[in-house]
Amino acid sequence: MTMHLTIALSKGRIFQETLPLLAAAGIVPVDDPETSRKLILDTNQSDVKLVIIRATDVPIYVQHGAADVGVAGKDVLLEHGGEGLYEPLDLRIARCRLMVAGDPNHQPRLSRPRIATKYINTTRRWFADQGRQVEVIKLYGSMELAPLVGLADYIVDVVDTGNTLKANGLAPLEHIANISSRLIINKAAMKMKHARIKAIMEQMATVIGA
Ligand code: PRT
Ligand code: MG
Repeated sequence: MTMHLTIALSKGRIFQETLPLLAAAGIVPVDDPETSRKLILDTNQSDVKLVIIRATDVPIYVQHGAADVGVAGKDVLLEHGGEGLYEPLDLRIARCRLMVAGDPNHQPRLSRPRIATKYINTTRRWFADQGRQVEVIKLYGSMELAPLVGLADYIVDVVDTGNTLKANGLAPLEHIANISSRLIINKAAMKMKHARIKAIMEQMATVIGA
């Protein structure tokens, strides 16, 4: 019986930065997701497939066993909650910081400041843990716009260079967490396909120096 292995990845920076780690594990995709319209990519290994999905969907596929293994940002994992997943390896890629940001000269409304974010669970937890009353507004992208049009007093978003904030007259104000991408494993797959997954983890670990 052959043990098929499905690996979930998002396009863009995570795919690009995971490629050398996959290569260290002897896995090389046959198609390029930036040019191919395929959602399931073959690799040089006939029993290994890559599924290319939105970054926030990666832990959902792995949790439900639609993929055995995935790569997801810690920001996405904090928001997902990590149910049904192991998170054994920090891949140290796609690094950034999860921050509260805003216009440093803005006077927030006195009652409950409004926070716009796609990270609603993490944001609620951050403010609740400090006993600060806020109203959280869920957005799906372009968080930086919200303070500019009066939709929110602050945003919670990931920041890398800070150039996007600066270009919109915003600044990082509070540091919530350092973020990097993690290897995640479905709990049942970790048992059923243990040798295969352990080998991949060890080969990846050698190149990240963990
Ligand atoms: O883009 P899409 O809506 O499809 O999904 P996504 O944004 O969730 O995926 P993607 O591929 O953009 O990000 C995947 C993961 O990369 C995130 O979950 C983070 O863990 C990580 N990462 C690292 C980042 C960044 N750096 C980053 N800079 N994710 C997003 N950004 C955004 C940031 O929010 C800002 O708007 O890039 C913009 C530029 O950042 P600055 O600070 O360099 O200007
Ligand atoms: Mg993006």
